[in-house]
Amino acid sequence: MTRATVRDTTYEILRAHGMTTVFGNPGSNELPFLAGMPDDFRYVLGLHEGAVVGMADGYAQATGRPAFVSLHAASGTGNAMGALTNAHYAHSPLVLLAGQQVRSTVGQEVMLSSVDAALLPRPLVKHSHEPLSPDDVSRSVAHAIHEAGSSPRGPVYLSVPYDDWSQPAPADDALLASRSVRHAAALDGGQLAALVADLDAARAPVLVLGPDVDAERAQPHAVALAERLGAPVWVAPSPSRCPFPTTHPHFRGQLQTGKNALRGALEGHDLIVVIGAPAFRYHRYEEGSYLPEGTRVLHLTQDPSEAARAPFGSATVTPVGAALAGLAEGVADRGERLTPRPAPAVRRAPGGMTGEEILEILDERSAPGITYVNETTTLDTMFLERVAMTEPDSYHFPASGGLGFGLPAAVGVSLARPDDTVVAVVGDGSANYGITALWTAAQQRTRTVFVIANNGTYGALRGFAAVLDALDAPGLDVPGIDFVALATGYGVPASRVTTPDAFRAAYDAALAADGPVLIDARIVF
Ligand code: TZD
Ligand code: CA
Repeated sequence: MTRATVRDTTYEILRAHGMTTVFGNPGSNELPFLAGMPDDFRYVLGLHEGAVVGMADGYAQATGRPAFVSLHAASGTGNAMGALTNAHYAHSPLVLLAGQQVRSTVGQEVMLSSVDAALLPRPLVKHSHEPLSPDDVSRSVAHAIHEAGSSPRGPVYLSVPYDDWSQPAPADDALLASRSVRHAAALDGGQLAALVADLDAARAPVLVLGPDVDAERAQPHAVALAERLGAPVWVAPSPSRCPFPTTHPHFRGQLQTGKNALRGALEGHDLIVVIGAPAFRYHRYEEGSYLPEGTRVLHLTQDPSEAARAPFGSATVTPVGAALAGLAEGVADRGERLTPRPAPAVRRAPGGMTGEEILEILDERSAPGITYVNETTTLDTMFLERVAMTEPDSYHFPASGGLGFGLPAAVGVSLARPDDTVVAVVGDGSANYGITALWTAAQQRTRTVFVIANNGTYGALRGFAAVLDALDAPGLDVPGIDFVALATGYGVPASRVTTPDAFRAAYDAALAADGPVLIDARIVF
């Protein structure tokens, strides 16, 4: 019998973890690993590493499991790093495997050697390693997968010299594929009782929920807790996922990213309970105090760093799904139910179309089985408030604000959920950072509807420029981009619309299509 190679055991470990989809963009260093890929694996080719990581990010978030990425050496890693900022803040479990040059030649810096490879992706990965011997490669792969998947989850990085793959695997590597790592940390009885007592004693508590509530599939517990407390629910600023059904009468909307508006929204509450989010991830800087006078903050997060860096609040680091379940069961039912907030007004542009009108039409057609990806930086804070989302796990937004996530992540989510429809609403500026994902969508025939919310400008920057008195800054507009031609060039059928009626018709046709479709929706700024 021939002995298993390092490559054989690595594929076995990946298979054991259900990681049979490889997102990648290849180079010479990766070929020895990719050659003869087993039949039960599929390779999803992306044309740029930002798109590769964005797709894997969407896929990992939609499957809830670690996703595998193959990158080319230092240059492929460098191209991936913008997308890695989103994966990092989304707590997205990605295992990035970068090909290294032949082990004995890296010191002389031959072409495509990656110098100090393990340092390169820091601080965007929680674990980074280049094994010191081929005998340690398979173990390092298993180690990386368990690191990525353990709380706080996140991307990890491994650099492997390509001559290692053909080496014989140590016999004990056979133990690796069947390893498991479980985390059982939970609130003990006393901790839970103290939190329940705090909530019960509050006069007017308010819940602020973040993406990890959704990532933990804990929406039903969040609903039960809100109802029993009679508490309104806000979504934390710039959420990368939607933690609460937006049609629920207790849903109030998404907190703004500036201190003053945020504080105003929480006025009147003596206790703010933040769960599964940083407290808070502000964006637009404003002078002012963080909290309404006399208000206390309880913060539950599963990310120790989120707890440590917050400027206020009493934090408990614990898995938030189990904590929410315990709290929902523990608190007294006050018997109060809230009435829904009024529907927001829709701005119209006679003869043309506004972004709000696009969201209105998405809302009309919203249904279970549709997952949304939002990368429109002027409609971002409106999306959850205007588009009905009743199901968990149906919304994604770039977690770090790094653009280029939208188009690739939508393709990744589509690959994870082939029976669903993914609707990606992406700004004309944002689309260009991940445009090559259209090619992968066409090749894989994903059921993805790409809506380009096209106002011809970097709208969010114009908004910032107005606040910062910088409207004469260069580089704020992006005219002259033909998205119909770009999409068609990549193999995705596309049309251009300029009115709500035309958009509705194009959208209905796109929802009924069996492959990807792009709609270039011209909107006024
Ligand atoms: N580059 C990257 C990778 N990420 C970024 N966030 C930016 C640049 C800066 N940026 C923003 O933060 S918003 C924005 C840019 C360029 C404008 C995006 O324009 P858009 O959307 O057309 O996608 P709106 O709706 O017109 O704002
Ligand atoms: Ca724009």
